Amino acid sequence: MQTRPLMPNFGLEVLGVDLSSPMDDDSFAEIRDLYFSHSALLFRGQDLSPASQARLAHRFGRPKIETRKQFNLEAHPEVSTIGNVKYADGQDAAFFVKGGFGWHTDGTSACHVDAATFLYAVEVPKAGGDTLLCSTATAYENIPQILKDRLSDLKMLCSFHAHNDPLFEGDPDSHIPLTEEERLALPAVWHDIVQVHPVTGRTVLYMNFDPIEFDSVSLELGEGWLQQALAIATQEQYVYTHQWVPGDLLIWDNHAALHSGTPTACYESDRRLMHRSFVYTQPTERTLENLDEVNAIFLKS
Ligand SMILES: O=C(O)CCC(=O)C(=O)O
Ligand SMILES: [Fe+2]
Repeated sequence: MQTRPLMPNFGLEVLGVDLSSPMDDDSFAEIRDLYFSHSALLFRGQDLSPASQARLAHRFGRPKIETRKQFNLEAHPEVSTIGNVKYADGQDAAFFVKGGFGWHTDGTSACHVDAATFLYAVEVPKAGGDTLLCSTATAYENIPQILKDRLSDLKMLCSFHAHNDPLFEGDPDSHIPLTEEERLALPAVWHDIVQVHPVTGRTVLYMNFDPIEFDSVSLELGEGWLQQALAIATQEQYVYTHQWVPGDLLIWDNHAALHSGTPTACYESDRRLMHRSFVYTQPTERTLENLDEVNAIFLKS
């Protein structure tokens, strides 16, 4: 397989692979190994139907059915839409966060930390709409010893509701309304910040920037430490900026990479549509057994 690095320390473009047709086991094993060893893979020029994307997602692991279920594609709910496109009647056809996403890790409000995000570009604006990535293993290597010591025993509590509920008032378009059953399916969860990646064995910083609590220090102190680590992780020379072209598929390992959207204002009058999947790649003792149950809740219309 021909490849080209995206960055010296992480990320790889894989060339000459057509993901629209089924892949033999050896080829997939090679891709899976590259995904773990490089934390992010880029495939350009793909003609990926939702069916092909869903099939690929199932090869990587167990897809999660997104909570924003009105944006899950009906025939392939493993694929959901994000962007600013609307239906003819003016209803949103994709999940859109005005202003854009800042640096974050997908899925920290679930127990499963090993998860791949797939983003496939269907329509891209003429300018802007880039996605940024950086390595959380490099971040750990680069932070000073004192910060390593401070973070090494720290746990953060993450909650989907703590993030989503305030949006009801502050940013209703991004708020995801949930039934009581759906709320209960998403309990808050504790995460270690310094973790060993189960596949690569590398030490990584598993971070998100809207925790509700730390186990041993105040929220203010813990958030300050995370921000110090983030500033080091996202120094310009460590950030990969992906400028999308329709047909690009980017897959990153949320245990090994942080990512960010970029401001949406610059493409307000233009269109952006991405097909997204989110896939658990490794078994997790803590909750994997109830994933089917949780998925079934969000499959209901
Ligand atoms: O739209 C982007 O560039 C980033 C979106 C994102 O954070 C995600 O799909 O998880
Ligand atoms: Fe994200």
